[in-house]
Amino acid sequence: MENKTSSTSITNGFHLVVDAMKLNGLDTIYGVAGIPVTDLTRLAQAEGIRYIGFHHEQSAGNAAAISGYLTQKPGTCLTVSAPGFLNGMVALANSTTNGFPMIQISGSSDRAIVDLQQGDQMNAAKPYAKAAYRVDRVEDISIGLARAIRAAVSGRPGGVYLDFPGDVLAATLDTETAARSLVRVVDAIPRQLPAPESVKRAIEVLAKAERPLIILGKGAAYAQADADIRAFIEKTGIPFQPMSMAKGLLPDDHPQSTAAARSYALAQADVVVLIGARLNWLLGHGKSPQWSPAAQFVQLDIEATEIDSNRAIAAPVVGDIASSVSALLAMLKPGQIRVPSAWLDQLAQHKQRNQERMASRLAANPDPMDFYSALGAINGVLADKPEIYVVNEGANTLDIGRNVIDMRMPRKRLDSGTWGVMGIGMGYAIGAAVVSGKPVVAIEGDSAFGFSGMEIGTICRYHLPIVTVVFNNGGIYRGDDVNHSGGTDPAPTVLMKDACYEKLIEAFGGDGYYAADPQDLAKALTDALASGKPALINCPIDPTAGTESGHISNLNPQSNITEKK
Ligand code: ADP
Ligand code: TPW
Ligand code: MG
Repeated sequence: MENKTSSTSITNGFHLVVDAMKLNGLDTIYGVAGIPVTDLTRLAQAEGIRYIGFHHEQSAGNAAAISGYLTQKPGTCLTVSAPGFLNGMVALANSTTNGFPMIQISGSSDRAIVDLQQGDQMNAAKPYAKAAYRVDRVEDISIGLARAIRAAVSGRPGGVYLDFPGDVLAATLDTETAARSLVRVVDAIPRQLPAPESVKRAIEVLAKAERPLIILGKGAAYAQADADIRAFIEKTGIPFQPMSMAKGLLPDDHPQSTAAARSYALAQADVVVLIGARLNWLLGHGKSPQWSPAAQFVQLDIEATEIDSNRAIAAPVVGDIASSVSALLAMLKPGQIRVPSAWLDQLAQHKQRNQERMASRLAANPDPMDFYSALGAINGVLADKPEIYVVNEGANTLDIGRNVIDMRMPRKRLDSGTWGVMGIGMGYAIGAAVVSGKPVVAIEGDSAFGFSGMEIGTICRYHLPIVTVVFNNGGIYRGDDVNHSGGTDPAPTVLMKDACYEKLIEAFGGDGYYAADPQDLAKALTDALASGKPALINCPIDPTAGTESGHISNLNPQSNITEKK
């Protein structure tokens, strides 16, 4: 606590932030330096907190968010006042939307001064955060951080905004007062046990099912209750469908997975158990035609207000997933749930038909490559490397990637998530590499990559083992649209199909590869992973291969006025 640059027993707000973070095990900061937090970044690094400096706050925030998802500890993002704060807000909002615990710590300027920055950052953050706090007295820094930690990780996790005005950071206090003000959070993620009667009700509903189905969402992956979730699925024999980021919670080649028969499984199921998954747009809001109107739902979630959000829930089980699944296991009597073989046979038939269709797409091998042949090559390389993280964003690159890339371990697939947001790519890749020390392969549409592409500089500066694969089809969805005005500007969805993305990383000392066919791609990826160095593989993809909006064309409103005025 002694201020090392002074012989008096005086310390200040900067030191208190660092001490409070260390006391609570927050060991990494993802940020961008500037007024009024520059000294905080230096001091944090000097005191043993790892500081990862980004080009843009949005990527720093995304790195913090995904590190929160992977570790259940809030990831910390640090931003400067005003524009830096606002740049971080998209990541904070995305974190809240996805249920990832993170804290955006932002410096703010003196609100009493009338100048261009005068703003109320705390209230601007509120609608996008799970909680927002401002610390107005230096001795409240640690209690403020404690509250932010609790808000981020307890109940449904989310993004928390914590405002430190510049004068509070610079304010001095004596070391004794400072030491007394330090707070270590006790039991930040208290278990929330489900009511026994809700567990009983859920089992009774399930016991009557003829066509039961379990949906695993990223809340289930987040909960780190992997062994019990697997035990419940295998003991009951109920087929399961993983949501995108829950892939790998049980391996994709598990015999009970219905991933290859998704539409059929959803539409036919008569009792559905949602484990950490919301009935939002990704699940057709629980409505027909994706689901049978007669189906009954069981829902395991920590957030009581999620129940009945879009469709009536027959058996809510409100509690943390680890406690709820273990309660289900404990109450389940042998033979109480039996899955009729007719249901399993129908699912198996649909799976086989779809798997054959997929195999023929993967075998087609067109020139130029399409999404399937490129993704098939990547899947082949990753098959015996289940520990590698896969980051994925884009439209076709994302939707087809989700179906082709098999996951075998929990929490290894990180993607656009609840918002289908572009721009998470490099931030998520950096966050995953930093918290795990493991390699990451980021599979990026060319448009998606552009949102955070400058962070390849960050990847090279910190020597992170990240291989970015850019699927260059020359545009958003496709690269072949034309400008109907007759002018020379490219069409709105068109990017540059001949852009040399691999040269970008070479500018920072990373390895660039160009891979025009599946063999080249497999070799480039194998070599890049073996080297452990930052790398970027530029993959030309047929500009005509994609579909507008990927797999959600149905949500894309279209102008039916085609005549030119
Ligand atoms: P997906 O997009 O994979 O369908 P969602 O993000 O929509 O998943 O849903 C995740 C759900 O999991 C949220 O409703 C959230 O409240 C819940 N959740 C997150 N962590 C836990 C936990 N530890 N215990 C119980 N529920 C959780
Ligand atoms: C923050 C809208 C959805 S998908 C996409 C955009 C711009 C890019 C698709 O092109 P890409 O993939 O990445 O090249 P591919 O394989 O189909 O060619 N701004 C934000 N988020 C979203 N979702 C958009 C815009 C969008
Ligand atoms: Mg594209």
